[in-house]
Amino acid sequence: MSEKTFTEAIEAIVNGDVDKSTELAKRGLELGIDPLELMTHGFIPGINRVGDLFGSGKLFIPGLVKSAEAMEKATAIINAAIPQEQETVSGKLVIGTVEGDMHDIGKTIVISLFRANGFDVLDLGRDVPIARFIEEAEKFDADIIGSSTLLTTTMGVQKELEEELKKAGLKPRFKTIVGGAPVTQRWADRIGADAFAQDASDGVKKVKQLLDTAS
Ligand code: B1M
Repeated sequence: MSEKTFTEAIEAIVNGDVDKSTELAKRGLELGIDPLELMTHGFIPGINRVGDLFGSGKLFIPGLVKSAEAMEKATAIINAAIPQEQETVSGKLVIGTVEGDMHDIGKTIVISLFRANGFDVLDLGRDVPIARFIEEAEKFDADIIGSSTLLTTTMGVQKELEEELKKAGLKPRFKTIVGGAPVTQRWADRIGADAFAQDASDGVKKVKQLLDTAS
């Protein structure tokens, strides 16, 4: 039953079918499929396929936008179903997509899972200037600043954020974690970020490690 839902979810995203993706997100949850499984095996492979089609010139902007809309609707429904941890807050993070980048689906999933694991997260949204990351982290008294980017052209902003933090003498105070499709551990090491996460579950693991080493 799950397999059928995953296949249909992939198709709905590839076809940019907003009604179908909304219905499938709801149906998948009603069937008792774990929200993260539903994302990982259904909707995410769907949007990745859309990325491949777009990247190889087989899909154009209107199709990309429609598929993104179908993905956003499904993500909102699934994120809302991730059980939120009521326990003591285990750490505070500010997270945003860097300036110049409008992609926020992955960041939103990551934030939902962080919150589900008891972290207090301030979502800065997308297209976030470096100064705002820093200001909000100070105001929120964050332990960690997380940045997401999907464009190779905006990866450099993560590097600039590291540089600004060092310049302001804030690097020991705030740990950093970076993520996003083109981001790698190698990139994180190169720019001096404290952690890199491949996906939301890896993010939770890495943040726990960062907080353990900080205490
Ligand atoms: Co755009 N786009 N897009 N797009 N888009 C990509 C990224 C692209 C790879 C497609 C392609 O060409 N194959 C390409 C970038 C190429 C490059 O940089 N080399 C691209 C392009 C070119 C563009 C535009 C420039 C197109 C244009 O207008 N000509 C434009 C840029 C706009 C801008 O940002 N300034 C654009 C626009 C859009 C939409 C708005 C239509 C839409 C985004 C809607 C939205 O986000 N609300 C969109 C989409 C949907 C995509 C693809 C198809 C899918 C992205 C996505 O949501 N993935 C994407 C192709 C792809 O990545 N395969 C593509 C699903 C999501 C769950 O994964 O975000 O990777 P991801 O998040 C993962 C991990 O990376 C990690 O965990 C998440 C969960 O597993 N993670 C973190 C992410 N952030 C993290 C932070 C952490 C930790 C882990 O800690 C802080």
